[in-house]
Amino acid sequence: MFNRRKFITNATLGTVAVGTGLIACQPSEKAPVQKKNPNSKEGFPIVIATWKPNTKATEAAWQTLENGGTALDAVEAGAKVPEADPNDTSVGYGGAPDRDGFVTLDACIMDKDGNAGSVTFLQGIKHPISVARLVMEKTPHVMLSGDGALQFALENGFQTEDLLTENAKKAWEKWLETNKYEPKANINQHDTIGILAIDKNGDIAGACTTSGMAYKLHGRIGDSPIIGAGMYVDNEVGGACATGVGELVMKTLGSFLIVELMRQGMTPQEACEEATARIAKRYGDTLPEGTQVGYLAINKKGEHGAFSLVKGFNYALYQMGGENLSLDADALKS
Ligand code: SD4
Repeated sequence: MFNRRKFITNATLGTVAVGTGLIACQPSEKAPVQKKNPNSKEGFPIVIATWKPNTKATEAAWQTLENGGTALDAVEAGAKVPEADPNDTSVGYGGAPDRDGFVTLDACIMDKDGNAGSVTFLQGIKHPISVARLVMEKTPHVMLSGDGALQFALENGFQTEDLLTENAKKAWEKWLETNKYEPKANINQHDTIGILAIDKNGDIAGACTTSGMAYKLHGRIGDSPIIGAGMYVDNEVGGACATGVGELVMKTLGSFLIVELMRQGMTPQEACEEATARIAKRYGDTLPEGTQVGYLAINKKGEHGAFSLVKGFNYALYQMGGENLSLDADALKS
């Protein structure tokens, strides 16, 4: 269980930071010391992605930026890496199936102009993030789902393929032996990618793509394709993305919340902590041990934040003047 005192303290600190942002115009007030992530520095280009194995994704995104691509190109290129990786059991090809053995994919993308595209419950297409981008760029809509999303993908030149690998099938068959419907997104089932980038022009984009919770109910959609839940970008302020138990992120609209908190004056770190504290405050007492949600955020200056409900969340960071790093995030509960 979560320590209520600790998360109330965190939440209060957040509120103070917002408040001081508002009263900063009073000349007698000292400038507030805002809490920063110890690994955070200013500057862009920057690419940040959930989970350490996604250093391969930040590498691809960085190369895209170096070759003159935009932040949007970079997050798409980054997201495609785990989508194609059979060893990533949370995304695309090789992703764990649902309870009935179907690999169903969710993804979303957002650009500097506030345009957004999303696909949910898409089957048989290896790169849902690219379909989401086409939804954004070629249709007047934001979200396509299921058969409609598949039809749209096929009409736009995508090919279907079997995304259930032998390994994923074997693991599912083993799970069926006990057939317990117990979705967890902490110990071994992560690597869903949320990725944010700022390009050399200072423009921000974000993407998020997943096969969702392993052995979920057929038809279940998580936070990852929901604009404002799994990912959100506002080019005036910053961006945020999420991983972990999507239901908690959806119920608190975590990524949108983080961007709005940054708009009110919080650092990315403070905003991630406040969004995490909100989940713990509302649902903490009811959550099974090990329930995980992890957040990443960047602001317009290229500072970043990272925080999670329980220890174990990590991320990949590639920033101007530095190398491709994998880093551990702090958590509410160790
Ligand atoms: C979901 N948030 O579908 C995703 C799962 C996840 O790492 O992030 N796994 O709820």
